[in-house]
Amino acid sequence: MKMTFRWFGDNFDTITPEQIRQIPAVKGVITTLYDTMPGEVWDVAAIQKIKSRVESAGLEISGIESVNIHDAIKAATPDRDMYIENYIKCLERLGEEKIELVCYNFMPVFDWTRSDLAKPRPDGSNVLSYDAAIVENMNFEDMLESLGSKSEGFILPGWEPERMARNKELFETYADIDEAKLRENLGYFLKAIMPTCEKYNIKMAIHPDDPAWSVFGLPRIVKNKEDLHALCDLVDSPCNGVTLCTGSLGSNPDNDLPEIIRSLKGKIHFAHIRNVKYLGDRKFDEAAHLSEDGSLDMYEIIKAFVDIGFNGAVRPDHGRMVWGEKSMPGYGLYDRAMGICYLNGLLEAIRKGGKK
Ligand code: CS2
Ligand code: MN
Repeated sequence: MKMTFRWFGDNFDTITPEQIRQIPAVKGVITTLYDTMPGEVWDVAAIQKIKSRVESAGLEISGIESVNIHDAIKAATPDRDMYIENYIKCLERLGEEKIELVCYNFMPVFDWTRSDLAKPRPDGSNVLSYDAAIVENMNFEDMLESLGSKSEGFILPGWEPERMARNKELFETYADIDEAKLRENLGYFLKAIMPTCEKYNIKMAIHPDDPAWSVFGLPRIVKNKEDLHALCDLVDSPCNGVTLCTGSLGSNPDNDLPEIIRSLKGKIHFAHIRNVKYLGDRKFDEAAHLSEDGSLDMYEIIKAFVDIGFNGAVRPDHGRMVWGEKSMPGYGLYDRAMGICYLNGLLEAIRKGGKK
């Protein structure tokens, strides 16, 4: 396993690559061009610039998260082929720079969502939290307002204000798209990009839907074991695979994570490891990474990764906000660095224990 850390770039992150380099075991960052819109062809000079910035701190770019997918591709509107062409151009440009991992998602309209971005905990930290009962009483505008008011001025990934301003139109675009149609559109996209991915050895790693159920009536197709296997079956290529995000899949207690991990041997290109605490029906808080702080057994999860010989990039995922830090919700330095130290400890123990 290669330990990495998500970094949004100098203009968007409160954390520097120099700080990231001091976290034990971290050799690379997972980054993106955060000021690009889905559908844009990334500028070669901008890719080279961020690459040399990361390398100047003694790190590598271990992958991109995300090259976001235009809604035209997800909803199969008449202009989708043009946007697929643009996506392929991006992949070629990343491939030329030897960047060989791309995380993406196929959630309609918006990326992950929460009912509270800063829920206070008794220890004085705060966490991201979700309660379906709250969300079901909100309309999409309420959600936008609630996220905006607690995001500390940061733009959340996949919630670009320019797109959100057109949310009514976007929802209409998906009016006739059910899960089967969305999956068909994903297959069309993957078939079109795979030759380029294979040429450059770019591993496409789809991120699960978060939370792992439909929100605001939109279809969701990456929420459980069956969905993940259906995705793998869409295109049989070594470049078509999964980001195994334990927190996203783990939002649904029916998802048996160690079992899902074992079933996907060879198909996991990237892993996000974090914990969640179940509080009731479709209600959870994000927790510290430590098993006893949440509901997931992190030992069993890491053990499953070790057992299948997973040697790809892994990163901690959303952390709590601790020690008064102000940063993009979920993406502070301190709790994610603590998370890494814990994951490092589990890994060492499992590897050495396994040899005895
Ligand atoms: C999120 C997502 O849970 C996560 O990892 O931060 O924004 C994720 O990066 C995207 O869904 C991947 O495209
Ligand atoms: Mn994730």
